[in-house]
Amino acid sequence: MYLELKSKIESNKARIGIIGLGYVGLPLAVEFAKAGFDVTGFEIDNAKVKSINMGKSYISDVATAALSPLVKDKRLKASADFSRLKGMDAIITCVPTPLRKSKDPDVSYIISATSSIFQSLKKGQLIILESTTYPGTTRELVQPMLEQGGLKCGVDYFLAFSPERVDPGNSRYGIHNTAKVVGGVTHKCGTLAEMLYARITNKVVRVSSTEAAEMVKLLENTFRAVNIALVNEVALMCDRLNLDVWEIIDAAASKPFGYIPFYPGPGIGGHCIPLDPHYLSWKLKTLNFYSRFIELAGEMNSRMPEHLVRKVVDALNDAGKTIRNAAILVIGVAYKKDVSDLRESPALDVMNLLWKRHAKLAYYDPYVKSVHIDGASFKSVGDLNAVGSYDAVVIVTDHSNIDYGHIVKNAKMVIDSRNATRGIKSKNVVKL
Ligand code: SAJ
Repeated sequence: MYLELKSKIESNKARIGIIGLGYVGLPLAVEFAKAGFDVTGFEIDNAKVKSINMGKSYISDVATAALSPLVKDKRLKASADFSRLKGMDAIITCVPTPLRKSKDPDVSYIISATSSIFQSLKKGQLIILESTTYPGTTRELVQPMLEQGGLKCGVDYFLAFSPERVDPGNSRYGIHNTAKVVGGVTHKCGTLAEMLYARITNKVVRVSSTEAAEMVKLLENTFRAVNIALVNEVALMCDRLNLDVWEIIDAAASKPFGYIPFYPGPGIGGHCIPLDPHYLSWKLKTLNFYSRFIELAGEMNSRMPEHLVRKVVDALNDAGKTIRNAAILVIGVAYKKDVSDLRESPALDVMNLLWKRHAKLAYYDPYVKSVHIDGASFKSVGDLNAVGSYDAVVIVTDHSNIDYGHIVKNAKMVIDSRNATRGIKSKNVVKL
């Protein structure tokens, strides 16, 4: 079993199934297909299946030009028929792991993917979970589900965890040049997973267990959430000290060691940083350990939309205007620069708060066509020609392809939460 699968992997002959063709699964499928593997993507969304089989990408980090030749050469295909999993040698699960409203992990997508795998599980298959989740998920949740039929892990089938490290919108680091962490339930499981990823990335970091691999990812994202929260608190301090937090951070960043710059903002968005750390704090609560940093970071980061709106209210007030009926243009609503993703975007909170204060609201985002908040829907204005007609312009996400010089020159007032106007001299810019 083991030797047969090992040689299939070494010769790129292993048939690979990827469950979930989102911002993680699709780039992964393309990398394996580019390396010469026969790849089948499994999706519950028929529209995605159709789009892939037409060679059309719906993920901004995967160019259609990179996808279509692989589909044409039949190296990559998509299917909604999960019974075809039985024809795979390796199956990698890349499904969402959101939080419930109660901030408890929602592992329902992992459960449903694992149950599909179990129904088709065959001797000799390698199963890998990539979805970010709490330490213990692979061994405590996935393994028992796969062994209901009596197959034994490390003997009849192989099981590992390897966290995804996709950074949407990052054109410098992709799968091929980002080290991949891998941990197996048994040594053989880890070795097979390590060998598989070595075919598509330049560095594989083997750790001692699936729990270690699950924890590495949560450390990475908790590190970001806590450091962003710290710098958001520093922004509140500087606001009270009448200091320019951006000047302070840039000067601190001149230190060549012992410091990594993070930047304040309107809050944190995306499907990882606001959510993943709560998987860790939830797990530790079951062990009667309360992670104060994670909870505090979450609370601190979620205060930022209110802070930004208060800056808008104060800036209008200084100009003798009220927020009620003020014409306000929000610029940039995606959760971060140069992406089109709205998930957990703090811009939605900012728009909600302005809307509730009866502002006459509009937004501009070249990547996001429409936005829905409580009780209202908006379409992006087509351009920034009329930027001078608004009482205030609020920069929430600093996309690179926006002319901030034009905005500063023509807007009556700019509240800039991202230092997007850095270096542009003007009296009408208020910063976070
Ligand atoms: N943000 C700040 N200040 C900062 C950095 C980020 O306010 O200094 C905000 C961003 O605007 C965004 C949120 O925090 O709203 C998250 O930013 P992010 O760049 O961490 O966002 P993600 O979730 O797209 O990407 C991260 C990856 N980012 C980097 O490593 C730079 C990485 O942590 C993971 O590989 C990925 O999430 C994931 O999938 O977990």
